[in-house]
Amino acid sequence: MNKLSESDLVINSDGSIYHLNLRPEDIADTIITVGDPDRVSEVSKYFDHIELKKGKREFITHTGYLGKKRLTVLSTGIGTDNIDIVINELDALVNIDFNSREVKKDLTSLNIIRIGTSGAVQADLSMGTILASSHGLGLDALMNYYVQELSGEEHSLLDHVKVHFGHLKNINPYLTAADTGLLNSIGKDLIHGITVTAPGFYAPQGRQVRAKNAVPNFISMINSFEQGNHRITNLEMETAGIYALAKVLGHKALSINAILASRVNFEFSKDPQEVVENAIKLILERLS
Ligand code: R1P
Repeated sequence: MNKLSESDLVINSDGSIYHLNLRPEDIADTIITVGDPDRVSEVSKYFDHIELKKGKREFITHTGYLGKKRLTVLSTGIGTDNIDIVINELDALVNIDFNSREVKKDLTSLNIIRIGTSGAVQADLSMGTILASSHGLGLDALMNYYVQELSGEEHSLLDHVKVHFGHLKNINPYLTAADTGLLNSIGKDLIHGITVTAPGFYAPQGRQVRAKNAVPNFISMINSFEQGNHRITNLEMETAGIYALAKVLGHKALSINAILASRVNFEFSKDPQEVVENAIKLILERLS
């Protein structure tokens, strides 16, 4: 088996992985990811016991127990460039032997659940909706660098998206489905929809402030997409990267979106903290 070099897999002198600053024993098999480092303690405050708090840069981690269930909550910061680091380093923590630097024979599949915030692009989705992403549709460049195998359903949906988005130049969309088991358990009875992951917050999500947008009709382009019973429901900045890279590495992922804004009704939540709190409580209830 191939030994990974010191530059391909950087392990700190204390035996922790380069950016996350975690050792293999520091994480549970179920990982909750949040964007905002301050949201980590908003999740772990519900744990019955916190066994570990570590961090480096924007990657803050708490591991502990909710009843008998061991959980890790970890902040990713914003964007799929960070998701590249987080998913690869979580995978290394469970699937690479840090002593031999070789891939383990028996691989572990993590459950990765994002609890994030998001903007709705359909008029019937009100502030405070908690939505589970049936698919992540990436408009960022992350998956240009990995080999991804698509299911028949993913292939067909992506083909329809490409036809619909035809005039978007220099963008190579990618699409991955949520893990079906997680979608039908943790995501049961929530609204499901395709989540678009953007490589920015302003023009890449159709916001017009001062700089001129190259894609002026971005929101109507995405919310008019329809294929069977699939529609694009919301916009954020991590889901597609999490879904695609988790699947490439054999992990299961689900993204839960607390809807804070409506991009079609031009509203923003009056109490974003309460909306996020509701999403956290709901998901922890379903995990315990
Ligand atoms: C942008 O404000 C950030 O908020 C959303 C986006 O995906 C992006 O990370 O999610 P989080 O609240 O989880 O960070």
